[in-house]
Amino acid sequence: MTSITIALSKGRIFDDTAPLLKAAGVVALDDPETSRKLILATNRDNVRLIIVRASDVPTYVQYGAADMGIAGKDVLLEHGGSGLYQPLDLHIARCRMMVAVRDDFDYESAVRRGARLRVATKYLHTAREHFAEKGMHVDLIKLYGSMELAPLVGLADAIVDLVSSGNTLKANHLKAVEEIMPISARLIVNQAALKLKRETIQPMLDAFSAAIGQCEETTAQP
Ligand code: PRT
Ligand code: MG
Repeated sequence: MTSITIALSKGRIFDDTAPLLKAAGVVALDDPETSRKLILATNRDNVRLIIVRASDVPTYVQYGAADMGIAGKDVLLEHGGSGLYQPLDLHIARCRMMVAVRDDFDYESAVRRGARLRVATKYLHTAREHFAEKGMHVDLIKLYGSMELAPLVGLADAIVDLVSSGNTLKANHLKAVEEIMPISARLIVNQAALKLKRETIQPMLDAFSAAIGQCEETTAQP
């Protein structure tokens, strides 16, 4: 039986993935939130988990250091997806990619006037495509986090960021003005590994896709 390595990030991806892994018969022997280990053994001798930054998951899988991984669509769009097979939308870690501005900023009128906006974001590729499609000229400013601060201190007119409950925007006197796309986490598989380790990987893909179906049926019930 061939061995496989699955790349995951801590936090919401791990939390939402644990039930899917369990459905595929895989349970981590340590909790990544409390353990400092970066390589976690599982109940299965031939499956191990590696814990990496969310934005590094596609890189580990692309180069084959991990055979499979779970990454947000936001992260995959920035990475570009080369060398990756993306067989499943897991419907977990869901949120929306949005444009947001200060409460007192009239975005629609700025767009109508053709104003050149400064936009701060971690998602340069997605933001560039979005504004190009709208025919808007923007100056993009790359940030690595806490984008919500940028419009409050005059760094940018707008941000492109992920929104789930909307509480972070509200707490910072910002409002969402445009949805770019819905986001969820995807299963990714190294293309070569899929061919060479199909006997181990395919049953996991099948178990994952069956588990997604079950979760949706459960949530669909009144
Ligand atoms: O934290 P780190 O810098 O290591 O990386 P990361 O922030 O990319 O990782 P993590 O674990 O925070 O997010 C992993 C993945 O979860 C992302 O790539 C998304 O696909 C997905 N996801 C789902 C989210 C959110 N929902 C989300 N709300 N990622 C981030 N957020 C942030 C958002 O950026 C904003 O700052 O939460 C804040 C808004 O939340 P609300 O509920 O206040 O609207
Ligand atoms: Mg984070």
